[in-house]
Amino acid sequence: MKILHLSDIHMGGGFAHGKIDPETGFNTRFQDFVKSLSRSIDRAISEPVDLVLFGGDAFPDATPAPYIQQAFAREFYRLVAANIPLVLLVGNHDRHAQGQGGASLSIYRSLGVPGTIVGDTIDTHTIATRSGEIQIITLPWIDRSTLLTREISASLSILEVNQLLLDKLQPRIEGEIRKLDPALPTIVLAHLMADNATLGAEKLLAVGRGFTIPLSFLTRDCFDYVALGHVHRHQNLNKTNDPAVVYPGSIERVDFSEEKEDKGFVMVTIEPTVQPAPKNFETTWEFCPLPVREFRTIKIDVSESEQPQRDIEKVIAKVEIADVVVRLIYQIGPDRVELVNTAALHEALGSAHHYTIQAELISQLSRPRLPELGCSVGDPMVALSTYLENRPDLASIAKEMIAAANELLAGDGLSAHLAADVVLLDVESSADAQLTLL
Ligand SMILES: [Mn+2]
Repeated sequence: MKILHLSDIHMGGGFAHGKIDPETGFNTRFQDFVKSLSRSIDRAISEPVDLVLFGGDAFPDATPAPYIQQAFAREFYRLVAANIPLVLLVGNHDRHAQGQGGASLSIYRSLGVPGTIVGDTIDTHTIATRSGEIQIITLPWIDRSTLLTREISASLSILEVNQLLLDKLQPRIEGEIRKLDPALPTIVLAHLMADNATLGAEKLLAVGRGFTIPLSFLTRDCFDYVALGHVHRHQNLNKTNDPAVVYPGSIERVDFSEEKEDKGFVMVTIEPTVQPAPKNFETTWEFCPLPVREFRTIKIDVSESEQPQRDIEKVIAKVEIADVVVRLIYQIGPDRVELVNTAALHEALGSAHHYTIQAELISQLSRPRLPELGCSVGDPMVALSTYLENRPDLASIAKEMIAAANELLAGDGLSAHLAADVVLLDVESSADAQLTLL
């Protein structure tokens, strides 16, 4: 039995990294996301697989624009036309108003789309595929509003809520496990944060952090594969691979935190074992990368450069930027900002698909660059005086600082008054963080 497992489509997201396509009037990132989904569906049909599992987060939110909903429906409808059953799991981005208003995917159940199951509750579905039956336990995104009443959750701390949710979830999962038929293969399809997952953009996307589920909830003997959604970086959480606990990751880069990640879907094969064997089924899986749009960060420190413009342009010239989403970050001191010709940088980046230019101002004073202060200075009082000589702006409080430092070094401890001053200085300038360490 072959299963295609994909997740975190986020169709309609990441528009900030695209532009309007003059021919279609759509944002190019919308088109990129549709292309990636379309390629995944192509593969499901050409294979053909017996089942497609979607791990949740269809759109950036539960109320996508109609043209975005349409594109999503059009792609998945190709599976319906090809008689390939489909499970659409509800992720945190698919739930409306914290679960009170249904989910964007529920419409597929209302329409009675053949062969399509919407996973918006904890439940076990036995699905008849061309290669036999399979059991899918759906575990949609869970938060306090799913399992707890408002009255209970309002009076508890976040940690207490997490524990209570786990206490409630465990028997629900055990209940589903008891219903399983061991003669059939079983997959858990869940949208969650497992407790040793490596984070990606979803950390930033999440509205209010959800709770994490211990891996031990998922690494159960009775599961032949655990199909996850939520984390955008592809990974298998279970080193023993028995069962594999897999995030396929997002199918397109949602933002720069995913710059270096491969994007794609997972192809799963479950076969009956030759008996007698310890397990009834054997699972193999493979990550299938998609040719998604590149993201590239070009970062250069020109704070010491005599010709910052030339150096920035040089580094841009070295990078392949055609059709790439680029962000240029250059670090520069306030004295040299005017040496950079931004218009020329815009021109140099013109062939990128989309680009941003970010100048990071570096205050020279925030760096320990006083030539008089080599590593050889052993006396902190000498260091402090040298520092103060280079900070005319601190002249009015220099005497007090030296007095305070003397007091500190003498081990007398700080008077409340002086402590307050030191804290104030710390807030005024990050450079003074070094001072407080003296
Ligand atoms: Mn999610």
